[in-house]
Amino acid sequence: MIIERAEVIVTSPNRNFVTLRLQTDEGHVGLGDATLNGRELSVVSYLKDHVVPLLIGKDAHRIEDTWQFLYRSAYWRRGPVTMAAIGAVDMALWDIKGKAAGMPVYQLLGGASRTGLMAYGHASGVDLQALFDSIREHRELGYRSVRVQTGVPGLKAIYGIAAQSVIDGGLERYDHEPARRGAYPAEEDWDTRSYLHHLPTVFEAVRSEFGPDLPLLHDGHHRMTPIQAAKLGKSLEPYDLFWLEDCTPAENQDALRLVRQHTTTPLAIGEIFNTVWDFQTLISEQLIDYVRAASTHFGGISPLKKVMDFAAQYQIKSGCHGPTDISPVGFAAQLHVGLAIHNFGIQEYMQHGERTNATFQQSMTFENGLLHPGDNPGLGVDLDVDEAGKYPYEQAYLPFNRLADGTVHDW
Ligand code: CS2
Ligand code: MG
Repeated sequence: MIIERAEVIVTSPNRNFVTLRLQTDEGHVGLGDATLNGRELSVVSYLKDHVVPLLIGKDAHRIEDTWQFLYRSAYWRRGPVTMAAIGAVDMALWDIKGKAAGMPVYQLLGGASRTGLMAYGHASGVDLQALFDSIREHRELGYRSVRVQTGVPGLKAIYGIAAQSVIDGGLERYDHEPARRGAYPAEEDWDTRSYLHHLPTVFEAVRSEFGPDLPLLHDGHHRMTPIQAAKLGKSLEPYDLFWLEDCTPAENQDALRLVRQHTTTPLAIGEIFNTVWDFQTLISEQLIDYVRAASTHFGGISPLKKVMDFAAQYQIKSGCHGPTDISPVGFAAQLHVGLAIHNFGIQEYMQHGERTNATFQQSMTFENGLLHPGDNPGLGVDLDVDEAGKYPYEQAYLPFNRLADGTVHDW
């Protein structure tokens, strides 16, 4: 089965998505997600200028060989642009293999290890009242676990918090679709001391309102030093978090040793990692509890399955990155992996907007708090090319942070 056509499709139904569409001589079509939020067009160029010409005429069945060829032949390894491009090829080839076999991808990965994947949603609010409303709203949507983010007194705008404005009759949910867009990154503010004082009071209030059983998560978004992260983990212990995410910028994997020595709050890391090497120390020394890799930025389904199998040897579980900037194709890819592996932990699930769902038709379901990729052959996602063509690329930047004295900080 030969790859005959390869197209890169950019569409912005509610936010920008980059999709690789491969077609074989036997008529099978495979889709891969290559979306890199805020830097989308660099992956488009990588694919169009350097990868697509290499794919035509290749055997579509040779997924591992194609991955190794693209990774090693470039010489320049790793990085989000390279790995998103390779990831899209890998996903598209798994999609094609599934269609050729007449099976959903999870069957090719070993079959289902569970009936569905527990999902967490993003509950947030500038204050406790808004946060409680958001938690209730998520529970009504069927979520059985929620991420909790709030405003910090004295800070005007923090990433990860829904604004108070009302849109379409409901609270505006941060970074849900339509995504906030601008020709320059929005400036937000930050103060770690205020945050460290405030956050435990928020979790205390949430526990007393919603009880001990609801799994609660929190994202530190790389903002703390190791000792600050250790302090936060310790101060949140009474509230029994499911996880504390990205407590430090984990490029320095060794820093997590210090955090780990001080707290039993479970740690999740890795949404911005691109290869297993970024996790090597974290996994082999059991410095984290959940691997946050996403199919899209981690080189596709093949390496995602491998890193989860590596993590399984250390009783570390999956917690794949699932915000709306992972397209329905990338999201489906990680659902298939999550259903098949033994060490599934939890799946982040921010819901896409209506236009995105009309552009990408999905077999995925979300029932009783559990996600399932569906049983259509392949990944279970179809791209309506005519619909996609209605929404051209729009320049969009993620925000950034400054401290009170003007210093740029992690956001
Ligand atoms: C966040 C994301 O989902 C998460 O945990 O950290 O919203 C992240 O900031 C975006 O995906 C960046 O593109
Ligand atoms: Mg995160």
